[in-house]
Amino acid sequence: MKLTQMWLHQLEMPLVAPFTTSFGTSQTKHTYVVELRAETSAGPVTGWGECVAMEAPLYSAEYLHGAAEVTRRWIAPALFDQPHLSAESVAHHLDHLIGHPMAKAAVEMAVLDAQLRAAQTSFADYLGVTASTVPSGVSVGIHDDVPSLLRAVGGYVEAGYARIKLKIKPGADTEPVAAVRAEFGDELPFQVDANAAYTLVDANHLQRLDEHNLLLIEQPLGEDDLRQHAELASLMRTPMCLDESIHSVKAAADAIALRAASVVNIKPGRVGGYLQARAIHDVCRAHGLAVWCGGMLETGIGRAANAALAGLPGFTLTGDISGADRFYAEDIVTEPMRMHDGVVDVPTGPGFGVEVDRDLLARFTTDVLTLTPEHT
Ligand code: NPG
Repeated sequence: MKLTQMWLHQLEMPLVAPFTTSFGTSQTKHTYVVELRAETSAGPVTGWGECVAMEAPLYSAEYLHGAAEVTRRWIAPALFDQPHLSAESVAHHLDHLIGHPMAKAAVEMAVLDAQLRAAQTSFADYLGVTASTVPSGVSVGIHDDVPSLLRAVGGYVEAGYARIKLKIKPGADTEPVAAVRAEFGDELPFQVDANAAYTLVDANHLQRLDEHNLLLIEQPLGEDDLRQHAELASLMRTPMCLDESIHSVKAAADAIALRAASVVNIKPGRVGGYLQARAIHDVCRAHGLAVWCGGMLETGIGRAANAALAGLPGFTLTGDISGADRFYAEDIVTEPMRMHDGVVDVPTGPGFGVEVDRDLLARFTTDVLTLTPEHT
């Protein structure tokens, strides 16, 4: 295909309830959605992607406005220059640009959607996914008090979610975890996520989580603490899962070699796109590590793509792919993702299989950046 135009729709979407992690509380999702137009052998086509960078560099080094800027100045021009662009060649054309995986992922995602729409192929078919549904887990933020946490978890259990993930941080860990276990019993599939809030000095304290029969503990230590995660993993019975540390297939290979993790959370946005995400899945599967699909409060576009990815056979653990209503009263797609019976459906339509609702998109849009070959 030949790219002809790109728009970055900057959005602010209110959350149904504040979401608190170890790095802060969000009330609003800030993102941009990439819309691109391309000429293909099947005629002009439109593709959609989205950027998972947060407004501030609190989860990773990237932040939303920086991602938009690097896209405007370097990513878009490099791709407008290509006479024969494909989703599979995007990473190659952007390889000289160091870092910025979330910015790159958003654009690769839109190219992939456009390519699949032109070929009338679904993302699931492209991946070779045959599952029609995937289990749906939910991520629960840090609560101010245990009763309100138990009410929130109770609501999700009642709704039928297949697994609960609880955010933890120093001072909000063993007590809420013990309370959830006591209230909902040993059978509840239950895991925790620290978002890099601890250091190895906390090893003795973190060992106390072992008695709660957790599925895993996610990213207790810093992004670049691979060796220290390996040490902590050897001190804990709870399986060690990495998220922030796994920003590429090479990082996954290093984590495996160092025995820093036995489980990997794959977030396509964090690792530079869905193709790199599939490569990480393949490497983990070949080494016998379980993977699951993480979430970054995606709109309906990313949610649909994640559901297809999570249908790959190595995704043996339940992902953070909840119904859109977990976070949003209104999504930007015509058919928001719905959790039913503990699962979400793998979309079957061309591309990621969702249609953006232009009215809803406009409702949440604060600004639009238009990029053309002439502009760059
Ligand atoms: O279901 O989309 C979801 C949210 C899952 O907790 C979740 N995501 O660290 O995994 C995480 C966390 C996150 C969200 C991190 C947004 C960064 C940004």
